[in-house]
Amino acid sequence: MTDVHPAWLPPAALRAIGSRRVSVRGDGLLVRTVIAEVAQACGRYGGAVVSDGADLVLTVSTPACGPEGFAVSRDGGVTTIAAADPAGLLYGLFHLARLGEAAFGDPFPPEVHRPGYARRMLDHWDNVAVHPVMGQVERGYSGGSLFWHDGALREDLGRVTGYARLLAACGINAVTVNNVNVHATEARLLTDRLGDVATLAGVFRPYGIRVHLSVNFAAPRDDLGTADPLDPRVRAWWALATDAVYAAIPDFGGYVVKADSEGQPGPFAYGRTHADGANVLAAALAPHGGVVHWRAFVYDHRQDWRDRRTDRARAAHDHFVPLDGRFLDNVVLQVKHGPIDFQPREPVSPLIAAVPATNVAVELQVTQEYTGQQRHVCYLAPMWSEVLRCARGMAALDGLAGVSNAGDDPFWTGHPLAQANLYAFGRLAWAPDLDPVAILDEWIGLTFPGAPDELRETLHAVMDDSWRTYEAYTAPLGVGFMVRPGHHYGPDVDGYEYTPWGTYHFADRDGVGVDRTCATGTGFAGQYPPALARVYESVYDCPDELLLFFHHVPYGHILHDGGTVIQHIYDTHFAGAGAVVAMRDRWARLPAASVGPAFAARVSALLDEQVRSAAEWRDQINAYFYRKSGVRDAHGRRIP
Ligand code: GCW
Repeated sequence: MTDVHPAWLPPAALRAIGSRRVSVRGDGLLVRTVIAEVAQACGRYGGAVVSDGADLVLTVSTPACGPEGFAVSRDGGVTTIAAADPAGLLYGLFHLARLGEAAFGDPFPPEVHRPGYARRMLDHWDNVAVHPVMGQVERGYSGGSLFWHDGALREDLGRVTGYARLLAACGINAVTVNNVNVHATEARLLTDRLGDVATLAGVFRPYGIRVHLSVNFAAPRDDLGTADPLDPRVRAWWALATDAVYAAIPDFGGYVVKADSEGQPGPFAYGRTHADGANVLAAALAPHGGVVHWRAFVYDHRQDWRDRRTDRARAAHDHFVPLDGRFLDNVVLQVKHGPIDFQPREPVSPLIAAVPATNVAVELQVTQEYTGQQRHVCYLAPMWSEVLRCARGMAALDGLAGVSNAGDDPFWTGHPLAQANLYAFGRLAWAPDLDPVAILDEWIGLTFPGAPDELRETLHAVMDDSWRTYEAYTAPLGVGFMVRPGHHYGPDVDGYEYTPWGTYHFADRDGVGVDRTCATGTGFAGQYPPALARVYESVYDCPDELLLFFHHVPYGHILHDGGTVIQHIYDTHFAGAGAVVAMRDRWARLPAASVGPAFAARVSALLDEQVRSAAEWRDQINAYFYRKSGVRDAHGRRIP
């Protein structure tokens, strides 16, 4: 693995631990992982694993911290991690890595850390067999899959071990190993290829990570000719298949299901509800303690663009609210954070607030499908943090799921700086209230231990506001999907406008935006709790950044800052593309040696592409809206 970048666990990230006399107390697999980590660090930095006279003690002894929790303290020259269970010890170890020497200075009283969510899951959209259109990894921008290669499990799983270690170090404890679009080869992971899943589970287990599987709802059909969830034979089929899974993988996490969505089979084919569908799988998993993550991403992807009443944004709420209270306890409804599809700016999904009797996990997209495809710098934690604040204000969440952005690329994530998104996802899943800016600095500190100020400041400056910069040159005022159909990279304002996908902006010569009000539009605004619904319903109160998501307004509509919609479009596109040039210039001033030549060169090349692409976005969007509206830029800048 020497050619693989160490991401946020370079050896020096464990220097402070490795230079201590360390005692580790407890039993079990995860304790052995901690001992191995400590021993390796001590071997490198001069410390020792000892039974007496330790100045660092890691001990499984304090049930009060709760599952996976730990307390850290320092007293009498000894730093102590006291955990409730071995997993807590592992998280405590990596907490010490974040603290570095600060954990070994002045004494401090016990500080307890507990995970914000019990299940902190990464979903891989990895295919086993290369898909003719989507490739090895659907929406993957980091090379091939870490698990699968050309139809089979990889023989060398060394990188999976490295990945498991990185994930544990940021707080992840569940991984789904295959795409939610389950094609023929992948369907066999549940049956005759189960051994591959068991092998992966064995690699993830020492790092406290449980393996989950995406399954095809129609799986029983080959044997039974039906997948009707109310047919007792189907129920028995799932029970038997699931028993076999647990015989092979006793700590198996559960299933993830995309049903009746974008061509995947589901209960609708049998006139059954999604509660019927989810419950048949849940019943099979319940005796073993497993869960079903049932995705709420259900909508009509074959709608008629002429039909102005059908609104894709409404779909999840329309489908699932009537089912509230009808799911078994071990069903978790996995809801995309916004009502459409991972756009750079969407309101939070109203479904989250509307199913109080259902377990809900929010799904985020770490892989940058609509946010620059890991060719653009786009640090997403500020967006996720906003989303989580709003979602948590609406309901108690049961978990967080993220679509992974990692692959077999030497930097793990294609764009080296996209590592920060993977790290930040884990950290927010562990501690949703963390400040995204602090997470960025944490990532910088771990990834570049002892870095000079210039490097820290450059990384911070390039990444901190990069999501808002991306939004500025791509998606004005909450409009989405002005991307090239299919691959979704680069601008194409009308690319989706006359398609069946339900993603429209309705720009004409007078104005732009989707009327989703109750008064005159699709009524989507009315899906929110009353206080929020009132804000979104009103063209005056609606926040500017979501104006065109909720309203169709004239180009001359005045925003809260006093400017017009059309001038805002021009201004943000000039400013956004300009900010990318400034990012590139700032990066160019950094001596390559400070991050290593390969890292520096990869980032530089990608920043060149981002400058090119942002200019293309600026010019296409500005030209499009100038031609539609006929309104000139107030500052007379060049619009082609
Ligand atoms: O954003 C869309 C993607 C599809 C994906 C789908 C989903 C896995 O374009 O590639 O399919 O969402 O979330 O199911």
